[in-house]
Amino acid sequence: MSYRIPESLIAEENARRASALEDEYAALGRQLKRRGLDIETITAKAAAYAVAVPTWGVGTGGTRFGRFPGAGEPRNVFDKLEDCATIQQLTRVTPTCSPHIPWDKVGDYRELAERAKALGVGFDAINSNTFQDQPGQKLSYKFGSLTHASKAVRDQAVAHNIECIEIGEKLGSKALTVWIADGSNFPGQSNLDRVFDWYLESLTAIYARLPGDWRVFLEHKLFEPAFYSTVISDWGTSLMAAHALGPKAFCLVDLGHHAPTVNVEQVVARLIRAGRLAGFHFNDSKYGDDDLDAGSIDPFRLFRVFNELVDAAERKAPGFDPAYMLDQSHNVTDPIESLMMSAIEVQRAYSQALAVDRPAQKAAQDDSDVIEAHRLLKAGFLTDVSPILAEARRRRGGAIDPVATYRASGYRARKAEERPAVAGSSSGIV
Ligand code: LRH
Ligand code: MN
Repeated sequence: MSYRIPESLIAEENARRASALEDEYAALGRQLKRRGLDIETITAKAAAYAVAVPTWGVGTGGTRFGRFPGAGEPRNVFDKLEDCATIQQLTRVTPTCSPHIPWDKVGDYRELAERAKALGVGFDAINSNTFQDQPGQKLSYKFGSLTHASKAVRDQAVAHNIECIEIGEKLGSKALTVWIADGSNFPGQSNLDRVFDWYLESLTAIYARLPGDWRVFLEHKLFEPAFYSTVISDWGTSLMAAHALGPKAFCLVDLGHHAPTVNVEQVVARLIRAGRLAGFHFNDSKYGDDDLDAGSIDPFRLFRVFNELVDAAERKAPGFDPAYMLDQSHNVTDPIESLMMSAIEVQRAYSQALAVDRPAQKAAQDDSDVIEAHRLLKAGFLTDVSPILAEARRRRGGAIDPVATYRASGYRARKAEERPAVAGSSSGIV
């Protein structure tokens, strides 16, 4: 029987921290009350919040320069599900995971769905992969996939995406995420207009196979692995495609897929306005698509994104139903610790955005009172909502301090015993 963290250990660890939490929670409650905000309202919303874990994130990632796997690496999707379930057990904010095909391919998807159910984890959007060639694959994606000049290659890529939909249906997913690496490294290598025709032709064939209640998430990215042009390089191109495809096509925002100077929260505001915001791949970055832990480099940017999301929810923006997922690569940390921290940082940004006195801020904006409008926004960001997040976890049976409880459990060492290192095993990215 593979090791699971006993609930009794979580209870023990929580018992040691309960009175401090009670004190801090009460103090924050009084502070928020003085600001006209009700802590219980924020805690209830924080507790109901959920972000999906990427299955490819629970194994050590890597870069083109190297990969340094840790102990107890997941060997297959069943190990990955266990680790996703452990993140949910301790944080109570990650009830689903986002699978990636073929990295999570198995012979029996019903067995996988049952195992996930037994572990208390569901499946969010399923991700296709036509940015790598698989062993035995007939046609290569070296020069593109859904926008390759050869119709045969495009058809092969379309067939893969349709297979992902069929797998997702067995797992309970309700959306397909399509990110393609297609692009060029030399001016003149491809016709920048024709490749978009082929993209629409391919996506139209995939779109036609979406079940009635499914959505397709189009993921844009400025560059990498293509370094001159990328077919779906920005939100505008993605939105053009979504409009051309139909009402089930939406635009997914991976925070790391923009030039460092781009105002990502404004991109989010525009996609909300268009009613086409698919949701997010949360991570953080300083230079390129660094896939660092969410909130680790620029937590204020993450907060500004959630400020747009809370505003949209409060004004009941039409068609506003974003999916929230993490998409990170963990090269120097225990992926489980990174994913727990990141899920909590996303929940933190949401809770801080809920601590903004919006009516007062609107009044200041209407008066062009710049400092007051900015000060009221910052007041949300500067609110230490840690007691709210811990209380939300405690109320849902999670750990007041997930990382400390995880370390106290010795989970990683147990998995190192259970999961002998398999040469060449990879969580997916490298
Ligand atoms: C591309 C991307 C995409 C995934 C991959 C693992 O950079 O963000 O979402 O398929 O990372
Ligand atoms: Mn992504």
